[in-house]
Amino acid sequence: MSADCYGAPERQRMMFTLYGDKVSGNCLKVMWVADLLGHAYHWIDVDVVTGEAKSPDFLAKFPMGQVPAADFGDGRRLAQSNALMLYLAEGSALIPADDFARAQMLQWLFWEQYSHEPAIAVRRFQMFYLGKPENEIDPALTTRGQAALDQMQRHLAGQGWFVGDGLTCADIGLVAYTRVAHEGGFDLAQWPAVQAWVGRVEQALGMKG
Ligand SMILES: N[C@@H](CCC(=O)N[C@@H](CS)C(=O)NCC(=O)O)C(=O)O
Repeated sequence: MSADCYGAPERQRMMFTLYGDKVSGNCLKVMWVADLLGHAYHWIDVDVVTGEAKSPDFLAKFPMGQVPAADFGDGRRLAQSNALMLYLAEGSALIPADDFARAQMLQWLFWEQYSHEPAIAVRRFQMFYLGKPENEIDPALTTRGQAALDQMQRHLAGQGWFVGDGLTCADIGLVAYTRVAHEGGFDLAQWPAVQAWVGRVEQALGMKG
C-alpha cells in the first residue's frame, strides 16, 4: 500500500531518528505508520530487555526512559507510541477528518493504553521474553486481557474497522499487541472477529499478500 493511498501529502513527509526495539509492539506501531506514509527515519535499536532505555545517555535525551522515542534533529524530541503515531499521521487518512470520528479514534487509543496494553503486552512480555511459568503470572493479567479481547470482539462483530470504514491509527495502535497475543497465552481463535480484523490490518499494512 503506498503512502498516497492514505493521503499524506509530500510536504508532510518527515525525517527523524527512531529509537526502538522490534520486540515492542509500541515501537512497531510507529514504524508501521512511518513506513506506510513514507516518512524517512533512521532506526536505532534500544534493547528493552537489558535496560538500555534506562542508560544515562538515553535518559539525558528522553527522560521518560522508554521506547519508542524520536529525535527530529532540530531540538524536538517525542516519546509515547500513540503521540508519535498521531504526529506522523497528521493530515493523512489514518486520522479521520470528521471530528467525531477522530474522537472515536482517540477513545480507542486511550482505551488501548489503559485497558489493553497493560494486560496483553505485559503478560506476553512475562511469558515470552522473561519465560515466567504460568503459575508465577498475576491472574489479573489474564482476566483483564480476556476482558479487553471480549470488548474488541463485541465491537468488531458489527464492523470491519475500529472507526469508520477503513484503517486508522486506532487499528494500528490496537493491532500491535493483539496480533501477538498468543505469545501471552491468549488464543485468538476464541475471538473470531478480532482474529479476522488482525488479518485485515496486517494486509493493509503490507504484511501479507
Ligand atoms: N505508554 C508507552 C509505553 C512505552 C513502553 O512501555 N516501552 C517499553 C517497551 S514496550 C520500554 O521502553 N521498556 C523499557 C524500560 O521501561 O526500561 C508508549 O505507548 O510508548
